[in-house]
Amino acid sequence: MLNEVTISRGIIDAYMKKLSDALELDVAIVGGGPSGLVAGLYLAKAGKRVAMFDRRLSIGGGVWGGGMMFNEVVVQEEGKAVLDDLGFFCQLFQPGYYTLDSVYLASGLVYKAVSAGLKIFNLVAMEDVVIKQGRVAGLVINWGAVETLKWHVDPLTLHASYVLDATGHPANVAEVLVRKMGVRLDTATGGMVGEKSMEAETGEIDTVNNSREVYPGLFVSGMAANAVCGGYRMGPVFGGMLLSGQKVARTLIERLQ
Ligand code: 48F
Repeated sequence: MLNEVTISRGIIDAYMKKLSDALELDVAIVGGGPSGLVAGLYLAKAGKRVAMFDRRLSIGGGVWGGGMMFNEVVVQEEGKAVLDDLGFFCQLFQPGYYTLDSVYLASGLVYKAVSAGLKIFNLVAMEDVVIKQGRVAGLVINWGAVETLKWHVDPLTLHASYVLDATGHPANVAEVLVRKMGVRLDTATGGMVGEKSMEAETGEIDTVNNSREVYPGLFVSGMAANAVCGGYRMGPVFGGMLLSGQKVARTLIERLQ
């Protein structure tokens, strides 16, 4: 006979263990879009203590919607190398252009990342960072719903050797850091340079070049990297996002050794 209380206890105990284990991390990733997921997947594969926080119910960020809700995405030759490495299938459209189902990519990235050991906390928002000795040293988190409703509920805090801002266009982590601490970022202006309009070729290259540490302890990836460092947007071509996550993970794995 199924016991309802045992079911509840199972959920509570398993969640509390997962959350407690995530309070001291090698890398805390904010944002579960393609760049954050790829970074989390490679970091977890390398055995790093890594967790991801996303304020939304579903993980995958902008992947699900493809282009204007046509649920297919395009990946160019360079990005296809990451798909091959991670075991995704795609179809050749024209030389140098491949397509894949965005639902397959989003759900596949989540599945592979969690299987590799990435702890994902959906419905949890980053509202602030922890600062220690002039570097970003962790996250201040709260329920996404609390943030949305603007309720007065104090948050919880976790420590991380590195934080990755993978929050997409708003670059939420870097924005909070600059707004509250008035720090200089390692960018052309010392501040948030801001995202430029669309130019797919340059945007894809920018995304990878801009994926780096912009303040001690704080890395940026994906569209957050372009928003912080001033790169072009590229729309529904996703190779740059995959390469961005891979680059950040490789750098962090070296740093953590
Ligand atoms: O925007 P998003 O998909 O991140 P990305 O890796 O990928 C960009 C592409 O999807 C697309 C594109 C294609 O080439 O340009 O736009 O840069 O996902 C960002 C995730 O961050 C979450 C948000 O819910 C989304 O799932 N997020 C944003 N702010 C916060 C947050 C926050 N403060 N706390 C937690 N999650």
